[in-house]
Amino acid sequence: MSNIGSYEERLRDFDWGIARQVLGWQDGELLNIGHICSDRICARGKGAKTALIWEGFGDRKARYTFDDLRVWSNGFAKLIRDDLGVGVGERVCVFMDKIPSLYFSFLGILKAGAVAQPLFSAFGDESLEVRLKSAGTTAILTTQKHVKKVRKLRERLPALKHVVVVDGDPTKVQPGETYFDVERAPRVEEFESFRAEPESRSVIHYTSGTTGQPKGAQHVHSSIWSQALTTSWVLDLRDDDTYWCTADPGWVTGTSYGIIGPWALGATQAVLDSGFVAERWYRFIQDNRITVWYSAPTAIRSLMREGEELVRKFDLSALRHLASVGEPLNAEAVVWSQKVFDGKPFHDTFWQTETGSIMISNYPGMPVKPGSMGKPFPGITATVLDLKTKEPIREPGRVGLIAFRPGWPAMFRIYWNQEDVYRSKFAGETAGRTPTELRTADDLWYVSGDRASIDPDGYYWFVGRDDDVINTGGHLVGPFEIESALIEHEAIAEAAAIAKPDPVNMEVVKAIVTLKPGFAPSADLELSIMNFIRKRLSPLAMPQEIEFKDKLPKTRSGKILRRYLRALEWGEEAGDLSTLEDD
Ligand code: 6R9
Repeated sequence: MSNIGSYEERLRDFDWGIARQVLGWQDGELLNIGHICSDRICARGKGAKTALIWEGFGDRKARYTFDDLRVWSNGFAKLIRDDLGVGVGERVCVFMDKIPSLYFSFLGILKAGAVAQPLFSAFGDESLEVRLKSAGTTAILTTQKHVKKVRKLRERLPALKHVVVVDGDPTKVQPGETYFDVERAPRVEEFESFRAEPESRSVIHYTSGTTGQPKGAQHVHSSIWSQALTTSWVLDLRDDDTYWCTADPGWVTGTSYGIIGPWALGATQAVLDSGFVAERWYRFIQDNRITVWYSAPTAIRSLMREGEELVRKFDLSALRHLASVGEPLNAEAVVWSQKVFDGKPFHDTFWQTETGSIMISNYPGMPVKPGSMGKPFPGITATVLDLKTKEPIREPGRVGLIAFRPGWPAMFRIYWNQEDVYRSKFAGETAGRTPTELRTADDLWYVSGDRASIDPDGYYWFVGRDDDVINTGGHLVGPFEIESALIEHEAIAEAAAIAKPDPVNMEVVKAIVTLKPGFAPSADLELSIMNFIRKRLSPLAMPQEIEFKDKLPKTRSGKILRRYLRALEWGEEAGDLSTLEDD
């Protein structure tokens, strides 16, 4: 029997209070995510249980109990609050590979009452700078490997008071930086965690949109109700599971389901900090006897490419539940997983940085329709809205905008310093309402920015994004960020970044540029541009191709028509240029 039992029955009289039952919550307990994921599990008698099984490049391995998690996160919490004097609500960035200290410090930041800002360690200078600037980040925790990028930016980031290096040789740390290796520092047995209110800020995740720089989606401590309940009902995690979430905590999946949900439930998590190598992945599942696996379509398609023979070399019989998120999970991948993993399909789940937790999903026990994202989570009111009128579509099969009635616990509370953009995400009468009123309104819709249709059985079918954001391998890339980096190159006059089709990543980035007078297209110039932007962007955002054009199509107001360029690239009906909307 799965944790959710009957999906249909769970829909009846649903109340988020059931999350408390799932956690065994008592009134008056401390609602601090850092505390709940470590101290609380120990207090419930599971201090000696393995919390983290860790493997890195080569054969580096480590194991930590919940008591270790408690003590090492205390160490970071003390550093942040007592030694550095970081105040409640200040942003502390975690900028490291998936090493154990990333997990300890994330929880430590929350225990200290600060806001955790995890960023991909692969980010180049510019990607990093934009996000630290936007958040007004006070402190950054990083490693010897990545601190160089921070050093280059420090002068330009007046709010950044502390740079902490958490590993390596203490003599390599420069003046003005702090060295703190938690496992070598004195143990901090007791730390009184910040007494968070349900609405106290917890985590800020940056996500890319079509226009402007990335936006910081702000989350709060009470998000844990959604995260824990969905971890139980969708991922079906139980006490004796060994769970592997392949996501990096720089991505919301890596925090909501790679830290918070599973550890709130006291489950054992495995982390593999190495790049994608199919054989290594299978061996990791086999050797650690992984039972529940949460991954993403690009990884699944990459495994498919390596063929069935490779899978058969490993004993993956411990696996019992598989789920996926981040991009469309094609029917073929579901059917393939069913075949090679002994009848177990990947269960597609749909959600966003903004939603904080799974919104639409395939549940254990509910028939999977390969290619469909499944049905709304109990307690989530979902619909698709007419593209023009923004009214809910009643008839099945018609494509509209996926939208949710606001108010579930893990919903983001604001885009940091961008209230207008936050407001623009709601359909309905928004004028004169505060951000909190918007979030709790029962007559508004939060509009996701994705298109889908709903079939007569209530299953959602993803169609595509409603904007120009590129989803490459599950990673959202905003065209604006790439274009901004491109136009800083001396030869480039104008630039457009669009998606181009790709068999594994679904989409990859393509740049289309015009040149300034005096410059001519050449292979050398293309290489020079690539090298120029490589240092500024994350490898994931790097264009795979640069096309030179004499001019770019524009709207009457002068905006570059990415949608038109994309249609050309995909061989789709581009429409008559003169009638394209001037938006
Ligand atoms: C958790 C996460 C959100 C966007 C979302 C949509 C795409 C996510 C999907 C999916 C098709 C799925 N997306 N899950 N598309 N099928 N099951 O991915 O957060 O990085 O904010 O991305 O990803 O376009 O709007 P985030």
